[in-house]
Amino acid sequence: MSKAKKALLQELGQTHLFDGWGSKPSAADESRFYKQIEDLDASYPGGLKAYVDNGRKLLADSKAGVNPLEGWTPSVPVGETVAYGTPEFDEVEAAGMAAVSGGGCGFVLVAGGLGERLGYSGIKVQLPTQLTTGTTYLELYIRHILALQGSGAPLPLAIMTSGDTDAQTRALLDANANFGMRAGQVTIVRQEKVACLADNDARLAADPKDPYKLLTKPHGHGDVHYLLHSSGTLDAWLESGVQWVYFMQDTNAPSLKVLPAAIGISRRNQLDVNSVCVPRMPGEAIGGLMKLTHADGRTQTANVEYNQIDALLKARYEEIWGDMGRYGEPRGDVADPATGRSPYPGSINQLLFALGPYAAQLHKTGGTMPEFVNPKYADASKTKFKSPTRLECMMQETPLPISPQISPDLPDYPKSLPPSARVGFSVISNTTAFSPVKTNLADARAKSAKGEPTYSAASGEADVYASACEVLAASGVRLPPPVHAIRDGVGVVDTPRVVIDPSFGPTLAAVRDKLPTPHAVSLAQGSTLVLEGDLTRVRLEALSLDGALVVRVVPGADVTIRNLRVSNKGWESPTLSDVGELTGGEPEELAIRGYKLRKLQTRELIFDQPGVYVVDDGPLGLPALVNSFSLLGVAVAL
Ligand code: UGB
Repeated sequence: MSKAKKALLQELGQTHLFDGWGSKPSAADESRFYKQIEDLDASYPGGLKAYVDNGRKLLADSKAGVNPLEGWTPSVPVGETVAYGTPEFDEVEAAGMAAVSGGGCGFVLVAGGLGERLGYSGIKVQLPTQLTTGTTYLELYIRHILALQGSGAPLPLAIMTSGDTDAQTRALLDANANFGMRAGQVTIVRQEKVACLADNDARLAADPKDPYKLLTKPHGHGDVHYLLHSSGTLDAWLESGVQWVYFMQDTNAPSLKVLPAAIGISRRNQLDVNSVCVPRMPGEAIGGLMKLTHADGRTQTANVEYNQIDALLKARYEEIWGDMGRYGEPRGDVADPATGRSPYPGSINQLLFALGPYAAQLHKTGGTMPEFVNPKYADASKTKFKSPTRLECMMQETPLPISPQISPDLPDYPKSLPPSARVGFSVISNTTAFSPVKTNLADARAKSAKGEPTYSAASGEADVYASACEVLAASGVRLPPPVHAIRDGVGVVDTPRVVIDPSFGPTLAAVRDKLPTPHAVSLAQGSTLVLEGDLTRVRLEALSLDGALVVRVVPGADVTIRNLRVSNKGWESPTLSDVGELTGGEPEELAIRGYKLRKLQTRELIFDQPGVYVVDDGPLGLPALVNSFSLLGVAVAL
């Protein structure tokens, strides 16, 4: 093996790697060196040769300052915006659910990133989505998928991990019996790092401390397409009847709330590629979806990364001045005065593909991904790098290609789809659909001061509650208006702390079914409502809540909350500094928030045995009967 690999290194002009070797390297050192070469060769489509070749091409373009957007003119792409809770929403959600049931959708969670910007040392899918129940992102996603699945065929989940997250992700799943998913329902694909490049000649960089080791870095979330293809996952899914594939990020709690509607929109418009977007604020650190028309007549619907939007809009305006609405904007990335938002929908890497054409395209390309390189040059001559660089790829590039340095001969997904292929977007407006957790507390405070979205643990938590309240409000429940608050320097929008397990209803239609008289359900400002456990047979008829209520239900318990009044001191979220608990030794999930949860008084209804229960406080609000399964609650066992 080492002979073949040595010849490969010679052929690729990489013999400098042997320069640091002693005159007689040990067999063990040689063997681990060639083992790493072999691994790097095996884990990249086309092997190390393709990697070095691509590197040379991209580095040459980067040095020459090739502008990837040269000649492309942006305009607002075609897509559908449907407002949450409207009859049109109901229609597309129902159409989407019809496609999901019976195993029609596969889910892909990209979870290889470590979240260095957040200041959390664990894997991000293990973060609590909120402090009220502490449910982790991974558990929430899986419980929502299982709720969508209902009693139908299993909906498969693939998780992309990396060397940084693989062991902890597996351990989390193992320790929790896959959170209820069957064996074989979860597939893990692991992305590998790629070799670092030391100079414009794409010379591989050895570790300065160990000449028998190459430096490596992550290749980016775009690896997911190659891995789903090369692992045979997509073919297996096709065979089992999956028609749609939905990609999700590691920390966006409301990801699945809009999925059935997005599938409905894909079906209605026969979209092969549907980028599930959100309204975008100017300057927001999310990509913008644009229709790009080239001077030579080509068009594509593509994600333009946030750091390129402003310059592209200004540049095209200067070139084609005069037709502002369509061809750029002299002030760059600014709001459309009519809406107060960027005219370009925000791309959040929630991608919905029709599996057939997607899998067929990967078969054609072998999973090769468009890549880019971003070297930090030592000086203006662009001949030396400050530190070794590497090639990277992004998941949105395959379906929606626009990478600066894509070499023209690399295949792009929509471009090579048949002419009838359709690429578009959907926005489910008037609802919280995007609230990732990426930013540490100090940076979140700075963003907040500038009025930007913070994507912090505090905003992620507040939005979990806001999102649940939106579902209740759209069902007719009476809720107080949202309140703007500053929590340890970070602006959030506060609603009652509502956490409802997805088994209550994975769609708006299903939630409405559980609330037959929603106008008889009301929550006061600052209240906490937790419905957890198996809520498939729970109905909420009348509730007046001013304080904290926790309802916990085991599978097999059929619970009707006929009439319940709760009034207690409830819970609060004091900042750690206000309660003298900012010690520096607080758990990381509190440190990234700057606040904690304090439970003052709680009414609990615990249904820990199967059975049929009706909760009824009676006309005077007096307990009718306390059954043995209820600690502080009121339940009548029938
Ligand atoms: N991820 C991996 O699985 N592997 C990797 O090598 C890297 C990441 P980031 P970023 O929607 O918020 C993207 O780092 O770079 C996973 C889009 O490019 O949070 O800020 C990682 O675990 C941008 O257009 O993303 O920006 C996580 O789940 C915009 O859409 C996911 O990839 C933005 O996300 C995203 O990783 C956004």
